Amino acid sequence: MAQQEIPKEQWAQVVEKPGGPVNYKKVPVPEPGPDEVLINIKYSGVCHTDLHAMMGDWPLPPKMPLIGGHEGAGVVVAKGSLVDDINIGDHAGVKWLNGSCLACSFCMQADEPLCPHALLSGYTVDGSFQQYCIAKASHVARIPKDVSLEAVAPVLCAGITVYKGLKESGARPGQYVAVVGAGGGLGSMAIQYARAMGLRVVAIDGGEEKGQSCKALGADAYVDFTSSKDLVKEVKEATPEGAGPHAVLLLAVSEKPFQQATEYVRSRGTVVCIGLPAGAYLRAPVFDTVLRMITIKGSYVGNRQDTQEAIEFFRRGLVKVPYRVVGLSELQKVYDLMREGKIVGRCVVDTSR
Ligand code: 8ID
Ligand code: ZN
Ligand code: ZN
Repeated sequence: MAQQEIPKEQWAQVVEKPGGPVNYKKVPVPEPGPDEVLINIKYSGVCHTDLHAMMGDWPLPPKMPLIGGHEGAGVVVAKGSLVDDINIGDHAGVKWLNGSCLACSFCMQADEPLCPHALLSGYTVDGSFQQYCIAKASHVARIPKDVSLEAVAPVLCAGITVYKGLKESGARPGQYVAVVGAGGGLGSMAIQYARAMGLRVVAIDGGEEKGQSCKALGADAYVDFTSSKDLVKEVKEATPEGAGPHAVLLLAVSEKPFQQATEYVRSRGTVVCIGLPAGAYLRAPVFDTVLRMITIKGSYVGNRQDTQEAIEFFRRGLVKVPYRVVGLSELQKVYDLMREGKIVGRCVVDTSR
């Protein structure tokens, strides 16, 4: 296929200093290196991580100025001389892991997220809140042509991350998993993946609208943290014998549920930490953790195989993402709503407006 015309300039949302705001402006279109592809991003999901990056919430400082975004779905428009397994015209996704060295002991064992040389989209390198974005060819998600680019975008971080987290939880078909932050971007996807994997779901979040959404996505029970008088009791009562869920997926952007989860997880159960609230610490009673044999672990995005599996669940129609499309120019408004916890599911930005 002939190389399509690539402009010299493009629209992007740029964070100029920690704390923001984002600045919608024209920037040069980057050129791919020998092992990279240039993707014409059509849609990008907005992850809470993008807001953490702009606010400088974490101990790892992001690049500045920064173009955020790591749920970018689009079309390959140029590629470097070493790239031969993906072609111009193919659909591809820019995910959090933009690239990794492929040679360290972590990469060799398909633990690429743990690579000490990993490049992070929208954090250590510019991401998908621009019309043309670069990524290492080895890491871009391969997106089949029969899936909608706007609908698949949130799978590229939220989907992969919760799918991997559910695998890490060790929960088996028929067992119960509590999803904390179930009405948000990762949470909405977690309910769907859990159901598709044969798990029962106790959803935890705040407010009626999120409750309705969680139920519609297939949660067996909903516990509202803003109104519940005894959250621990309610979560346990939603599971057989009141013994508690076999696993807990912590996706909330607040510290309290990270302290609470070991109180309601079932004995021999697993608490999986995924959400990254600023400055937060885990706290669990040693006595209970020992006598009830509780596992507490972290889970961080997924590898290339997890990526393709998560996309395949989506392609088969097993997971549906509740999402709303807005223009890239409106990104700051999305952040403002996100900070207030007012987004049900995901917002996806359309880079053409
Ligand atoms: O690889 C990873 N570990 C990874 C990957 C992607 C994202 C981690 N994350 C992190 C993000 O950086 C963020 O910290 O996961 C977290 C959730 O991302 P998100 O789903 O994109 O955020 P959201 O859409 O704002 O949803 C958060 C939900 O948490 C609820 C909110 O109401 C919202 O629906 N929530 C809060 I804040 N406090 C809660 C509480 N106490 C709560 N739900 C239940 N109990
Ligand atoms: Zn993300
Ligand atoms: Zn590596």
